[in-house]
Amino acid sequence: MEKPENSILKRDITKIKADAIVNAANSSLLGGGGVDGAIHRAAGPQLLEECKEIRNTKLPEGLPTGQVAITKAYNLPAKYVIHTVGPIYNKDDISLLKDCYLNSLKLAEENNCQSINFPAISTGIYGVPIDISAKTVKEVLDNFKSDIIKEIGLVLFSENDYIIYKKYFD
Ligand code: AR6
Repeated sequence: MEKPENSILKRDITKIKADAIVNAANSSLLGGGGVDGAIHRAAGPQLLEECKEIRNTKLPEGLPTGQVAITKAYNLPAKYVIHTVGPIYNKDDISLLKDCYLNSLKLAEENNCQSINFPAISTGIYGVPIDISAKTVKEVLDNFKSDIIKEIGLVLFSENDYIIYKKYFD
């Protein structure tokens, strides 16, 4: 088991070529705003079709907070999209944010992904402060080793979020 290489990136996650990118979805899995909207737009309508199929078969009640589901990535440069639902700040248990990252990593391993890229889950519409996100993600990755995953990218969209992540990780 080895520690994967972590990188902090300031990018649009829909442009990243990797085995897996993670989507900060909601429990409906049927799309939304923020990074979820961007991923669905860039992947094309087949992504929504596959998500609907998952709802109709495996997840009739939707995807619970902290849990994960995998789809193909269609028109995106990535191979898979791992969908997860982050906690809403001041409503849900914030420790569920760790579950999002850990369960995504586990599912990536099960699908033989060597590289995975995460957005800052829950730090947009769901309101988690970026420094709490950075601290939580660092704790998860500091303790994570894998035989399969070699590269983990943490993808920030704003300059400010990028600077704060850099501060925690350097
Ligand atoms: N690439 C990378 N990061 C991005 C991108 C992008 N293209 N676009 C936004 N971000 P959010 P949440 C960043 O709101 O807080 C949706 O409607 C953004 O700056 O997308 O988990 C879902 O359907 C922020 O730092 O997700 C849910 O209903 C981070 O992605 C709800 O929002 C997450 O912001 C989920 O809220």
